Amino acid sequence: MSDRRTFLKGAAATIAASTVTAQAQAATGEKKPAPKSSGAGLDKTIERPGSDFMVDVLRSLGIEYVASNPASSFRSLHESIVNYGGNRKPEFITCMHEESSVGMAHGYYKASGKVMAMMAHGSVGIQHAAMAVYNAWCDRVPVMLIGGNFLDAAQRRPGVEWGHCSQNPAALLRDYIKWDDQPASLQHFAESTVRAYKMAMTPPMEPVMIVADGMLQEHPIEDEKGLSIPKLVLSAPPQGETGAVREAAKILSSHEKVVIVCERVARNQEGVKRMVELAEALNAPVVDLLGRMNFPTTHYLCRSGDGRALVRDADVILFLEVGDPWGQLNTISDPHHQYRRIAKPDVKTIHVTLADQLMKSNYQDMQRFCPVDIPISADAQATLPSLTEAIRQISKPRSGKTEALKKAYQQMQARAREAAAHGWDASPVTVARLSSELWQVLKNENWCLAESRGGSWASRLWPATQHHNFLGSSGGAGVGYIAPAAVGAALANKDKGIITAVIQPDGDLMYAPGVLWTAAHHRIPLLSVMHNNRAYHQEVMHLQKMAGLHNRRMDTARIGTTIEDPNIDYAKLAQAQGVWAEGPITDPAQIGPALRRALAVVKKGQPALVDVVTQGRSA
Ligand SMILES: Cc1ncc(C[n+]2csc(CCOP(=O)(O)OP(=O)(O)O)c2C)c(N)n1
Ligand SMILES: [Mg+2]
Repeated sequence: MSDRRTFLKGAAATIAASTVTAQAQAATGEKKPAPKSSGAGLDKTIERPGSDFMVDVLRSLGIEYVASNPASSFRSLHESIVNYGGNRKPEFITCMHEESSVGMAHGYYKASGKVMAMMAHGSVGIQHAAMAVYNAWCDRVPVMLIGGNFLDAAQRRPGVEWGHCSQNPAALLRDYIKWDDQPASLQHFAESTVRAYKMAMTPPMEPVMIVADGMLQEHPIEDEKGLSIPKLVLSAPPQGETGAVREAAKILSSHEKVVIVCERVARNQEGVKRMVELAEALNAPVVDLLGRMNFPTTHYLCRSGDGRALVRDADVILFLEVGDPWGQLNTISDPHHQYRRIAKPDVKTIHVTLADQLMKSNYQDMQRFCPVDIPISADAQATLPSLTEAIRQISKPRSGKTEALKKAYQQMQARAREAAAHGWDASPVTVARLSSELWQVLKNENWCLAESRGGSWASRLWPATQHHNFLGSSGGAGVGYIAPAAVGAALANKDKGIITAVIQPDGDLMYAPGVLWTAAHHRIPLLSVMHNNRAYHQEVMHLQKMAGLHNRRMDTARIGTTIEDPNIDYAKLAQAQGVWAEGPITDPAQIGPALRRALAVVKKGQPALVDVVTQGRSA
C-alpha cells in the first residue's frame, strides 16, 4: 500500500510539473522535449513511436482538430499529437462524450467544408459515437473516425483492455460509414488514411473509419526511410451525363409550371450562385429543404414556405439531391397511416442525385422508392452549370411571369410575418418571438445559424444570402446533434469573424451537456439561446395524438415527455462549466438585452448562453 502511495505521489508530482511546463511552453509558443520521467517507472523509452508517423499522416491531410474523449487504446497517438505535434494542426479538442466528438466534427464540416477527425476508444467509445455517425451518414457529411484497438491478443493487457477491444471495431458502424480499414503496418496506415480521406470527400461524402492499432502506435518506427505518405488529390465530382442533362433541359424549358426542390446541393457560395443562375434561367420557384443553404431567402424565386402547393400544381419537378422525393410527391397521414397523392399523377420528374451510388441495406434512410422520369446519377452542384447552359440554349427566361412570382413571394413572406406575430408577448415565449429577438442581435453581424431546419422561423423570415448563414440540420434526426454541431461550427467560424448562434432545444442539450465545457475550455465563441420548453415537446404531441386516437384522457401526455419537476436551470448548468450565462427568462422583453450582453461575450471569443423559457416545439 505504501509503495503504491509513494508511486502515486511521484507520478502526481511529475504530472503537476509537466502541466506547468506545458502551460509555460504554450504561453511562449516554445516547444521543448519534456524531461524524461523516472516517476512513471519506465526503464526503456521509445524515441520515435509509430504514432508520431500517424500524426505526420493526419497533418499531411490538413486535419486541424481531433475531437476526443481520452483513452488508453490511443494513448500513444494522443501523446504524439500533444508532444511530437506540439498540439497544433491537429489540436486535441477535449470532449466529454464520443457523440459530442462526432457531432462537433459534423458541424465543423458544414461550416468549413473541411474534415475534422475524432478518436474513439475501442468498443465502448465507438458504441457511444454510433448515433452521431449515423446522423453524419444521413447528412452526407465526411468525418474521419479513428478507433483505438489492440488487435494482437497476445499483447493485450488483461482485464479492461480485453473488454474494450474487438476483432473488427468498425463492424458496429459499417452500415453507415463509407469505408473503413484496420491497417497492419504504418505504411498501410498512411495509404489507408489518405484513401479514407479521399473517399470521404468524394461526393456522396460520408464518414470513414481507420482503426489505429495500439501496438502500431506504441512500437517504435522500424524503417523510417521505407515509409512514405501518399499525396492527397481529391477526385472531381461526377457531372450529369450530357444526353440526360439535355433531355432534362428540354422538359424543363417546354413546361410552364416548373418547380425546383433542393436539399443537399450547395457545398459553398459558388453552389448558391449556380442555384440562382438555374432558377433565373427557368424563372421557376425554388423549394429549399435546407439540408444545406442552397438558395437565398431574399430572392423572389425562394418559395420554400409554399412547397406543398407548388408541388401540387407542378407539371415538372426538378429534384436536386433530395433525400426523400417520394415524400414530396405523396404523403402518409398521421396517425392513420393513410396514403394520399400530393402531386399530379402525370407530373414529370427529374432527379440529380448520387443516392443510388451509395446505399446500404439495413438502415432505411434511403426512404421509399420513387420512380423518376429522368434520373441523373451525378453530383448536383457539379451538374448545375451544364444544366443551366442547356436551358439557356433552348429558351429565354420566361420574364412575363416575374411580376406574379414576386407577388407570390411577398405574400408568402407576409403570411410568415403574420403567423410569427401570434402570441408575440406571451410567456412562456413563442419560438417565433425567440427567433426574431435573436435576429435583432445578429442582423448587423456576419452570422451563422448552426442548426437551421426547413420550415423554421429563421428560414421563413431571416434574409439569408450566404452559404454559411444556414447549416441545415442533423440529417438523421437523432436528438443530441444540435449542441455539439453548434460548438463544431463555432470552432470552424471563430477565426473568420462569423458569429455562430444556435437555438438550442433543452432535450437535445441534455444528451451530452458537457460539450458546453468543451466550448468554454477551448474558447469557442458560440451564442446559445435556450429553447427551453421544458419538454421533449414533439413527444408530448405524439402522446396527445395517441390519446386522441385511443379516445382517452390527454392530460397524461406529459408523463414521460416533459423535463420539469424539477426544472433544469440551464444558466447554472452552463455557468458550472465556465460558460457565461443568464436566465431563465420568461418575459420576452428581457430577451433582447440579455442577448446583447451575451453577444459582447461571444465577440470576446467566449461562449455564452441565454436561457429562455419557451412554448411549442423547435423549428
Ligand atoms: C436519439 C433519439 N432519441 C429519441 C428521439 C425521439 N425524439 C424526437 S424529437 C424528441 C424531442 C426532442 O426534444 P427537444 O430537443 O427538447 O426538442 P422539442 O421537441 O422540445 O422542440 C425526441 C425525444 C430521437 N429523434 N432521437
Ligand atoms: Mg424541448
